[in-house]
Formats: sequence, structure tokens, C-alpha cells
Amino acid sequence: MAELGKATQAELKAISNAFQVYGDFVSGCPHGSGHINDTYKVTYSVGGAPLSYLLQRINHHVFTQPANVQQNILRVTRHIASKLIAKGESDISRRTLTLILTRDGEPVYHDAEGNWWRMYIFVEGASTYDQIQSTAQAELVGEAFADFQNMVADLTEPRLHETIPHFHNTVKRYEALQAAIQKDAFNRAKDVKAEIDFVTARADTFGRLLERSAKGEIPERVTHNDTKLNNVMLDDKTGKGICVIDLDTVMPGLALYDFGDMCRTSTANAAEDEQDLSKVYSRMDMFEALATGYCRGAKFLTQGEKEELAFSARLITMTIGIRFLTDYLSGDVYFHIKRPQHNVDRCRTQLKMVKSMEDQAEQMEVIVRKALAAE
Ligand code: GN1
Ligand code: MG
Repeated sequence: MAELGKATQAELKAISNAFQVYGDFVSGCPHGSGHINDTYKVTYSVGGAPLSYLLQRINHHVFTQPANVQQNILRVTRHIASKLIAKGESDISRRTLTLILTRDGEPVYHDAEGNWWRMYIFVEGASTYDQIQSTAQAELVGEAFADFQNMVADLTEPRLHETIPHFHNTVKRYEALQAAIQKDAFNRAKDVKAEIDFVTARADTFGRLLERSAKGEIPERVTHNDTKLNNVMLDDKTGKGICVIDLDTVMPGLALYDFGDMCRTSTANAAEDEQDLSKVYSRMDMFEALATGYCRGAKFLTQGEKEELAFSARLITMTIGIRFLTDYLSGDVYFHIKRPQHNVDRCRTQLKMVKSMEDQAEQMEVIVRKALAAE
């Protein structure tokens, strides 16, 4: 998969001007820490006042049908905005992402080079965090994602596009890992033997949620599917989770995958690519706060879902670990990397997090029961 090159100022100006923006382009700079798309903050001067937008190049190697992604996002963001308005809320353009359409009225711009671009209103006065700062923050994050799930719950007809089919299907992700090991195209399997063994030893658990879902015990819902800590914007003044971002993978899924991914990132004591593994473990104080915030908002949970909350944290963390490992073996073609062993480092933190959660599994069950009982 070819890496898409960085855009120049002239390109950013030309692309931005394809959208319904006014005034004079001032500058653009890279923004955020996503592993897939390229994100820029572009600033305009409108009648002398600065105004910023978020411009993103959608990675069309990952999202092979960008128009479908954008159809979903337009529906989701408009739906959330109308819910907020109906509730009498204010500050709507900071509470949900708002797409800026192209001059032709489209939610995405397809440029001459074949790249796909979208533009949002830039949310000012709010920040994202790669690492959790406090238990209070963890609780607000749990609540923000539960609110998000509540707001999109009725977006069922027509079914949203599956922008990446089988996205969190751990069984299929494990099959892809096995295929990559078999191929070993870059002769790297020898470097990650311990990691492969760790994953393989747990393979019999990978189908657990899929089986319960097939039995009807865990329902399909509209879910976010990428509930990393840094995908919720927290207000700089109040600290509250005001806006859930990165909506590429909002599609039918399991609420448990969202909860699990929150735990993967929001209970971690260290960065996703920390190289000193002694710093990497899952913090139970953060887990308790996150579960409390999430359960307070997620009143819809069925018995089957409630029973698997703690397990889902381990499963999703394992799934993402498998994906980093597969990408390393395949030559680093999916996730953006900044150093040669980046995907190995990321895989190792994930597997260390799985181990840490396994060691604290009983405590996690107790915490979940307490959080559910509080509601
Ligand atoms: C990717 O783009 P970003 O950083 O939000 C990935 C997620 C992974 C995550 C790991 C479409 O998310 O699934 O959990 O990296 N997104 C896609 O940090 O594959
Ligand atoms: Mg993402």
C-alpha cells in the first residue's frame, strides 16, 4: 500500500478552496495523531478574523469506498445535531462534527490525483489526549461515548454502510495473522516469536462474542468502533467530553467493542507505543471510573452485554495487538509508522495490556458489577 505524500501549502489552499469556505487562505499544518488518515488544520482570514477548518485526506487504501464513508458521516452528524437541537442544547457546532460541503454540494472532494478529501468545522477550545490524565477524565470519557451510542441508536434504517467489513472480528483478524506468519514476506516472524506464541495460546477465546451475538444474546447496534481516548474532545474549560470525533467506522457493530476499546486506551498507564514495557499496565482506578461513566449512560445494555464488559476489554486489546503484529509481518502497510519497529512496539504494549487485564480479571468483574448496580 503506497503511503500518501504530505500535502504542500499550495495543495492545501487549492483543496480547501474546493469547499464552501470564504475569505483568504492563510496556512495549513498537520494536526492530530491518527494512524490512518492525514489531517490538517487550515486557517482562513475572513474579513480580517481568523477561522479554522479541519481538512482530512481519507486513506482510500483503508477506506476503499470513501463516498460510503462520507454518506454515513453526513447522516450521523446531522442526526446528532438534530437530537441536540431537540434537547434544547446550545453550542451545537462544538458538540458534533459538522461537515463543510464542496462547492458542488458534495460531502467529499475527489481531486485530480485521485485523493479523497473532507472538511469539518474546527472545534475550538477543546483538546484530545493520547494518555488519560485523571479518574475524573476517565469517567467523562465513558459517559461521552455512552451518550454517543445513545444518540445514534435509532440510525438503523437504512443500515449504515459497513465501511470496513468484519472490522473487529477477532477470528478473522487471527486468520490474517496466521496467513502473514505463513508468508513471512519480510523474514520478520523470527523477531516476534514470543508475541505470536502469546496470541496463539489465547486463540480459543477469539470467537466468544461472535458466538453469543449469533445466538442473539448480544445485539447488533450502531457503534463507533474506534473509541480511542483521543477520539473524544474534552472542553478546555469544563473538562467535559463534548464531541466524539473520527466517525469513519461508525457502522453496525457491538457496543462491547466500543467499551473494550475505551478500556484499551483509557486505562493504559502509558502510550500505545511505549517501549519500556514496565510502564505498561491497565489501571483499575481508571477502569472503575470509565465503567462507572459508561454504565451510567448505557442504560440499554442487555444481560449478555453486561456479562462480557470486562472480557471485551481484553478481547479488543488483543485484536488491536494482532493487527499491529500482522502489519509488522506484512511490511508496515496499514498503520502509519514513525520508526522501523513502531508496529512491534505497539503490538507489545497491547499484549502487555492483555496480560495486565488477565491478571486483574476478577477485580474487573467486581468493578463492572458495582458500576452496573449503581445505575
Ligand atoms: C487506527 O486512525 P486511528 O488512529 O484513529 C485504527 C483503529 C485502531 C487504532 C489503533 C480505521 O485508528 O482501528 O484501533 O488505529 N483505525 C482503522 O491506535 O483501522
Ligand atoms: Mg480512526
